[in-house]
Amino acid sequence: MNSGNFTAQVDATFMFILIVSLILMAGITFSMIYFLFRYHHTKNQKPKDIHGNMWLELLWTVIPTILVLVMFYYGMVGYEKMETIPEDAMKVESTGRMWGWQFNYENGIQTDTLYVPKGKAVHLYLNSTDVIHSFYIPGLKAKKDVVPGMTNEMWFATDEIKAYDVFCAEYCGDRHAYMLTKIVSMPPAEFDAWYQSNAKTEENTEESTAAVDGE
Ligand SMILES: [Cu+2]
Repeated sequence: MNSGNFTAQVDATFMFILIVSLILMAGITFSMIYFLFRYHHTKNQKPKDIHGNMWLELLWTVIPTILVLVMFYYGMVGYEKMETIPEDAMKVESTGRMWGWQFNYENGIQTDTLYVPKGKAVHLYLNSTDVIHSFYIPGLKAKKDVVPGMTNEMWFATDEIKAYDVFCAEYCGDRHAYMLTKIVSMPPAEFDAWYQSNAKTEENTEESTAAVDGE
């Protein structure tokens, strides 16, 4: 259970909820239309007065309860996995501010793009210097709010050599939509070389400064 790729689990939960909803929607819509014609006043007869139906009442209590519990179970298992951060994860401090991100590695490297070794668990400590932001990685199905005055934590691990988009998912002002960065997932050896040779400051400080000044 060391994969930080939550995609399969989140997608399965989503599909389950979607399929249940579609079946219910089709059932309810069909019944409504059927009743509309079947019990139209022109063909009718005096309505019967019914006082409860044990069977029916049990059915429409028990089935939805089971469905909701299954949804809850899927959600709980997925949440548990997202909240259980591996001990050996690489720690990175991530700061959100209007309107950019900054990453501080343990050896002093500072960047505005998050470089990570492929497959390695990455543990983010999320801080904000101003308002509430949200660190969202759609490609990894991971998201966490970034709140001033507190440190939230999240983790993920990439499963491919590629760049993953990162969005701010909490409206935070004029340039919220441009508060973008990337997670660059590199071959571990390449990452190690980069990590060793770049200790201290980085080429990206100009953009970080622009973000501080609010452009
Ligand atoms: Cu933001």
